Amino acid sequence: MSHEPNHDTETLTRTKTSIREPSMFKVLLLNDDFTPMDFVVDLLVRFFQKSADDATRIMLNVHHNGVGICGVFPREIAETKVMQVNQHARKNNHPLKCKMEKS
Ligand code: TYC
Repeated sequence: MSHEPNHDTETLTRTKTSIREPSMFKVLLLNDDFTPMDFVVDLLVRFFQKSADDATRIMLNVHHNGVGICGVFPREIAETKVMQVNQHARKNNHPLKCKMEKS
């Protein structure tokens, strides 16, 4: 039996694969002093499928607390929402900002 390093190849079989749920991301809306309230409500209805009542509640929560959650999504969906919202705000010349963070 040799004590030289063994350079033969071998196949390792992993019987247990660890599987995790995809990470989820909060999509956050930030307050500012200029974006009209009805624009924010419309945006929440349009991009987050909120009812008018829920949209109003979220908008007022952001207005009073500086930041609020629009929803929690897998990474790619959260990225798309953030892009759509920021693009929509920019196109309409409002300073409204949307961002995401790991939840
Ligand atoms: N603070 C804004 C106003 O008084 C309304 C507003 C709410 C703006 C939520 C941005 O994410 C926002 N017109």
